[in-house]
This record gives sequence, structure tokens and C-alpha cells, in this order.
Amino acid sequence: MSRVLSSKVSTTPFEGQKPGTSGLRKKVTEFQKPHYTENFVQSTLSALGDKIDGCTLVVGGDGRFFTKEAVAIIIKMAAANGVKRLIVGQHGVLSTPAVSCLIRKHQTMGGIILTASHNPGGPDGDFGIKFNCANGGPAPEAVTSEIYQISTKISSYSIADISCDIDAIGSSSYSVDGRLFIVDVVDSVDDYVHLMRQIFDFDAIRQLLTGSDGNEPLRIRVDCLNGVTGPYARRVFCEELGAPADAVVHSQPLADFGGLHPDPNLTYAKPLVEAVKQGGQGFGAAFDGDGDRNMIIGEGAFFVNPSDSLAVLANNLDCIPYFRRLGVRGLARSMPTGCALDRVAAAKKLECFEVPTGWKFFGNLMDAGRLSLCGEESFGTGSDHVREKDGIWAALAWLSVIAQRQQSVQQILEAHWDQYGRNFFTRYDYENCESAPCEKMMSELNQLVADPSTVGKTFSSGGKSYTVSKADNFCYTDPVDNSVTKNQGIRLIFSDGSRVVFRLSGTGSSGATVRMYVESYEKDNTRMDAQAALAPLVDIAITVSKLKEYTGRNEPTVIT
Ligand code: VG1
Ligand code: CO
Repeated sequence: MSRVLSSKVSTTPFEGQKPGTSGLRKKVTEFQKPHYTENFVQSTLSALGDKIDGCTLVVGGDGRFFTKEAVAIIIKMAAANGVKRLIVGQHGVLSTPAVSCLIRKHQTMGGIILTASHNPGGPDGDFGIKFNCANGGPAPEAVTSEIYQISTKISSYSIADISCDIDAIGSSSYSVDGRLFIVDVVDSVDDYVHLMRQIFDFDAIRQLLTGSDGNEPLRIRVDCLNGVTGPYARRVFCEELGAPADAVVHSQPLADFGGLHPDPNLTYAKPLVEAVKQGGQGFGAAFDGDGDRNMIIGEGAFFVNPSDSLAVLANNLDCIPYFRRLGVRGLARSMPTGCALDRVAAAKKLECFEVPTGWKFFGNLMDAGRLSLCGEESFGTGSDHVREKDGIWAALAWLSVIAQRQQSVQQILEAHWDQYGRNFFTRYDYENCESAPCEKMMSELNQLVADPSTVGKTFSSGGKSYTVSKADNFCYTDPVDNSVTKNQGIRLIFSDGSRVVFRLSGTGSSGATVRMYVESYEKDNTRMDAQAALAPLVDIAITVSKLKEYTGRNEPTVIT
């Protein structure tokens, strides 16, 4: 066992080490600045207070550029700060839901996830660091603001001269300042796959994919966009469930994602859409860089809107053994997410929660036993099996529904709309705009919703009229700990239940990204083209916000 002593290095604070919607995200070049990463890691470890002494933490990330360097820094600093044991994914690789799984399985004090999720990677791309707590979920605001506060005053960090091979599975022990310190490098996939086997009926899905029940096999195409999910998807879909090897593509995690933008939506996952259109597969799925997002498409690339996906799964949870066993305790969605879920909750007499954007807001409800399934319009779906959204889980959930109902993706959606009506939903993203004018737009919108005369106003476009019945800036009171989170998005809610929502993104690394969410409910006309159904309200939203003037953009970067 090698013996080392830790040392203290003086440093000065960096501005802006403030975690956003999901951790600290900055350009790689920022994290590469001397002391930058160390400062943030020290702030994170210090925020644990006395709990750090002798604790265990999980460490891993999506394999993007700078992951290995960051893991090396975390090992040295965890050792010097009194951590007893680190569980590290081999090569530093763990998907975000796999980290959550490991934290819960080994009951650790938490974990550090190295990812900028769907943001592009590589030397000129983004990097990110996020802390998850002992429940396996992203740190709540109280913890992230503590981390930020510490980062503004930091004057030194502790570090030990340890180097550890994270490419080989196995355990290494060190004596640091006379204390035992252990690094366990574990297989990135094993524990996660074990969990999936307990949740789903793998036999039933294997029958579906191989045709061993005498039916035509369901051909699938899974696109990992060169993110972290490759090894997970190959193991689950090919090795465990019998899909042919070529069903999983872009399955080698690459430091720069091979130039792809690992954001599973119709713009950045277009190759999947084209391949399924041409290849005739009955099911397609794509995941983001760190494996917590999913996009589902059916035959002919029939697109499942994430808000609908959540509602359909909620309506069919009895197709999944986990929920048959444990029951369903409640449902939730983030505020901008379409309200299709609420209709299912009402029909099934389940509690339904509306929380701010970001997975950290679901954790308390799950820990309190009030929430089983939740999701976000941003291609996030998950359950209380872990405390993160989970892309592979979502694909398996959909395959479970298909296997049980013996219907196509499109048939399942259409049956859902026939039963509940359809919440048409779209999101417009204006990425990387200039910050100042976008802030100005938001403050004008703030004034608009604060003005009492806004309620009752009628806006018209394309032969349709909408009257404002409620206008506000969304404020959330957590029902479990009563913490209050303000300014979570401008809402205009109209008398027929249609909605327009505006937010600034909290995951970008530079500039401002404006998100505009538009939703409109139709009881009967459920087969309309979504863009056509929403066109009048989109027009109203753009006009009211003066979005084109403020962003200087005629068209959004991405439409979902
Ligand atoms: C976006 C999404 C939000 C999601 C977050 C993290 O946040 O809108 O729903 O939880 O990304 O997802 P924002 O603040 O940019 O709108 V991930 O997969 O990037 O960890
Ligand atoms: Co992600």
C-alpha cells in the first residue's frame, strides 16, 4: 500500500462557478484553466461538511473530452479531503442513471457526475460537473447554492499525490495522511443491467424482438449518438434481448461524440429518423450524451412527443412488472411539459405534481413515497427506480408496452388520443443568443404577467382567439420540505387550457438560450398535423414576447 501525504494549494475564486439546471457547465477550455476544476471540486467536497469523513462517493461521467483528467483530480482531492472510498466507473465512464443506481445500491454519501449532457463535447466543446446526493438524485438548490457560496470565497484546496489506473477493474488502497483510502474501479454496466432485469420482463421483450413467440420480430434501431449509452445499449438490447448487433449504432462512446450533437431530438438525431424511414424498423430510440434523455419513434419515424410519451407510459404502467409489484404512488411533470399526463392522473385518481424544470425537483416526492413516474418535455422520462431520468429505461418501458399490447407505436398513441384527447405541444429553442436583450425580454414579460390587466386580454391569429385566464412567473413550493423556488418561467394560460411558457435555459455554457413552449388541447381533432394545430398560438407567442426583435432571430435553432 503506497503512503502519501496531502498538501494544501493556495488559490483564488473564479467567477460564475454556479451550478445551473443540472450542474456546472462551461467550455472545456474553462475547466482546463489552472485551479478551475480543483476549485469547484473542493467547493463541492467542502459543502458536504463533516459528512465527508470516512464516506464513500461514486465518480463517473459520459466519457467526453477531459473526463479522465477530471476523474484523476477528483481521486487526488477526495483522498486529501477525508473520503474513505471511491467507486469509479471503468475508464471513468458511467451514465447518469448508472451513477444514481450505484449511489443507491452501495448507499454512498453521493456521487460526482462528469457531464455536460446533451451539449457538444471535444476540446472546443463543453464539460460539466454535477453533485448527486445520497438518495441518488441531483443536489437540491440548498446544496448547489452552498457549493457556489464556497466557490466565491475559496482560498485553498487539498490534494494528495495519488495516481490510479482507472482502465482496469479492481481495487487499490492507499494510506493518505495515515488514513485508509480505497479506489474501486467497477464495470460501468453490470449493476445497471441487473437493475433493469428486476424492473422489466426481459423474456417478454426478447420474444418481441426475436419473434420467438411465432410473430414477426419487431426490428429496432437504437442510436447512441456516440455518447455514453453505447455499452449499455449493446448489453441490454443485443446481448440480453436478442436484437441483432447492427440494431445499435454509434455505440462507441467518443470524447467528441464523433462530431455528433448528442441531443436526441428531431434536429440532432435526424440520421435515426432517416434510417428508420428507409429501414422500416418498427421502433427507434436515441439517447443523449450522458444517457438520461430519450427520443422514441415508431414505424415510418412516427414521432412520439415526450409529453405524450410520459402520458402513455403513465396509462400503461401495468405492462411493467416493477409497477405491478409496487403499485403506482403518483405522477409528476415539469411545469413546461404538456399536460397530457394530468388527464391520465385524473382518470386513474393519482396525485399529479407540477415542478420546476430540472430533475432535482422530483427527488423529494420520490423519497416521500408520493411519486412513481415523472418526466419532462425535454426528452426526459424516469421512475423511482433511480433518482435521475433514464434513457435506456424509457426505451425498455416502451418495448414493454408494445410487447403487452401487441400494437405499433402509432396505434398506441392514437388509442391514447382517442381516449383522452390530444395536448398538442411544441418547443422552440433559440440557442446561443446575446444575453442582455434576452434578459430584457424576460423582464418585459415579467411586467406583462404582473400587470393585472393582462388577464382577460384576447389575442387572435389564424382565425383563432385565445383569452388569458392566468398569467404569472411560476413559483414552486415543495410539498415535502416547503422550500420555495421562484422565477421558474413566464406563463400565459388561456381560458381553454392552452398555454404559452417562456424560460431562459440553465444548461448552456455561454450566451442565452430562449425556450418557448406552446401547448393547445383538442378533444376531437387529434389527427391534425402538430405544427399546423399550434401555428396560431405560436404566432401569438412570438408577437407578444417580441421574440424576433430581442433575439435577432427569424427562426428558432430547434423545433420540437
Ligand atoms: C434542460 C431541459 C430540462 C433538463 C435539463 C437537464 O434545461 O430543459 O428539462 O432537466 O436540460 O437535462 P434548461 O435549463 O436548459 O432548459 V440534461 O439531459 O442536459 O442533464
Ligand atoms: Co442528459
